[in-house]
Amino acid sequence: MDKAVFAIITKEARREKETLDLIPSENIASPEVLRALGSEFTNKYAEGYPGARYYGGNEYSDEIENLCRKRALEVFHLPKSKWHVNVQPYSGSPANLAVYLALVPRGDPPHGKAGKIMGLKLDMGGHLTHGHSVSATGKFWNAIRYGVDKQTELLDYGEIARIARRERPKLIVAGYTAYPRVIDFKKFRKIADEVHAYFMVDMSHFAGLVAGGAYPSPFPYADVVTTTTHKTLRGPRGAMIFANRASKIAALNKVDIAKAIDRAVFPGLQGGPHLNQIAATAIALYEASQPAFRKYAHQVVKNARALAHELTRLGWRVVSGGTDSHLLLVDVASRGISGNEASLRLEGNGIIVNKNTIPYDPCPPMDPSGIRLGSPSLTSRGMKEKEMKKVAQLIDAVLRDNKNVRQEVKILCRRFWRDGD
Ligand code: DSN
Repeated sequence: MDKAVFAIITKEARREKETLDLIPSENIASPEVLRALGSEFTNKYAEGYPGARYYGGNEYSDEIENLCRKRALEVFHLPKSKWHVNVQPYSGSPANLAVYLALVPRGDPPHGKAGKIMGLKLDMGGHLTHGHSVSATGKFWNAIRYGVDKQTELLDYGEIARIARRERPKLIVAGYTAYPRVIDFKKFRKIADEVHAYFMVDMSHFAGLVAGGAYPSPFPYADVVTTTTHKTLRGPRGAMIFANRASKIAALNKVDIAKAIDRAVFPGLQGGPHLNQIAATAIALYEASQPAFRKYAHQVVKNARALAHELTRLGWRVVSGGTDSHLLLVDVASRGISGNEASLRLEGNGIIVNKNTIPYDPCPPMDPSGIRLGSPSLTSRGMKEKEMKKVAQLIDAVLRDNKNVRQEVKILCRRFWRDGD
């Protein structure tokens, strides 16, 4: 036995148990999901798709990938006749890259000029892969940015429409990493239709909330939906791409959207799919289709709201005044603490958050004005509004009074862990 590695894994398991994880993109996968990740499927190569592989011995690979695809459509109530799903992306970044590869001209011969991808600015809650300059998506394609309103800190659909009309992007992205509010997908659809752009939703952060009916579904409006599988969806690290077979924009461009996405994932971008990851995703999708998950998703939102409410009551400025989802942003700089210092001080007390820019942040990303908090992980542990109120008070005690709350955090953590551990 490799004692060195297992000793480190044991330490990580203890760290997770004894700290409060408030990072909104993290969660706690079930023992079944972890078991599938460590299964024999780790050993198998299966380049291609079910029924058309480049290697032998894939009868069960086909079975597991088909099951995963079926469950992915079912959990979001999507008819197979209208939606196609690819469950092979290794994670969210390659999934987004594959969509652009499939649908947006790259600017190399014979394509002519690079197409425009329009996404939310990184420092206002957008993601690197929505066209940021340091990401391949901002280098290979022409990135156009939109922001949020300075006063309300909410998406300004009038301004988004004006930018779209001026820039004529090929693809518009909605769905973010640090935007706490509901997104009006219908308004985005209208804007995209007006300029003949694809409308893509990256629902990585809130996919579990959509599955559980606690956040609006983007499917009635989007041409393409991407998602990671490990955030609110509570599966293994991985991703999926859903393509709308009835996309009018694809028809206008004479593109078979399902085929284009599949080709972009394999062989365009990736080699063999990670079948162990696909098996684990299939389990997570089963779990997400259960009534208990519906309750979980609604509790995630209630918990985030309870956290935002109590922090506000204690005098902290919550960006946009609250949340409709699993996450919130707290403007700690407004009380004289930098995001970096806040996150370090909290970590010293067993409260794990991430520093984050806030809209129109005058400070740099390495030491921004805010921290980002989320409820998915603590809700998976069984915490409810009462505990979230306590968590807000612990955060306040650390940040306002520099109090040591490590022991209180440990006691709270011990009360909430999954059965059998
Ligand atoms: N890094 C993820 C997040 O924390 O939001 C997004 O990829």
